[in-house]
Amino acid sequence: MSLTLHAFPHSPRGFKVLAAANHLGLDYEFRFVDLGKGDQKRPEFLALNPNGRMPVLEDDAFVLWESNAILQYLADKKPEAGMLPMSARGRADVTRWMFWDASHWDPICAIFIFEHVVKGFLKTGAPDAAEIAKGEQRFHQFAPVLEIQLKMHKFVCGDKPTVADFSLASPLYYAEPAKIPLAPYAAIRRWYTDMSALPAWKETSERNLAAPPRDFSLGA
Ligand SMILES: N[C@@H](CCC(=O)N[C@@H](CS)C(=O)NCC(=O)O)C(=O)O
Repeated sequence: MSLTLHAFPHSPRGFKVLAAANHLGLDYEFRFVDLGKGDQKRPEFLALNPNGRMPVLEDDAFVLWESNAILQYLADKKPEAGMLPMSARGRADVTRWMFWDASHWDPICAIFIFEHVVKGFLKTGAPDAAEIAKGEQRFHQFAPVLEIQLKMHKFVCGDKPTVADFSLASPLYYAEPAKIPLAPYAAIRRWYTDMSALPAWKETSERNLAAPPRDFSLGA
């Protein structure tokens, strides 16, 4: 078996697959996708993912893109870790939260990350107040759903972390610099503290801090 993960680890979508693979103790080769240098637009990368986006997984001849699909595939490599339950209802519950992530949580958090973090790297101007107002309205519409769940459970789908937690927690890696409005949500903040205390989360984050994305100017 030869597993390869192509990722820009400073992006939450890259971070989550690396952190989950590390949490599962999987052996993989890491290939840095330098978004700043446009690696994602090179023909060899587009042959893997015609969307021109990372992350991408390769497992021998099998190629998979979409970070949440990758998370589920990784979890199935180590079913005994319980990151994706075997029972139909258990799997559906985790999948439900990952669809909720892809439909609501990830795009809403991405507004704050883009406006407050990415634009700074790209040097493309000040945050757009209208975008942030839209983000805040949507965030306060959906965050209470996660807050209620995390008042009832230590992790999103019970008392142990699953790939849904890796998916949903990853944008909060940038909660502070992105000004994601978490103040009213004590349970989400408590859960994120628990997630970021996981050894694999800390290790993945420390690797990022050791190699910050110095040049983010797309096409440079
Ligand atoms: N839904 C996709 C989104 C992937 C995505 O948007 N990746 C971004 C970085 S966060 C990317 O590679 N952008 C490169 C570009 O737009 O040129 C996933 O979860 O994998």
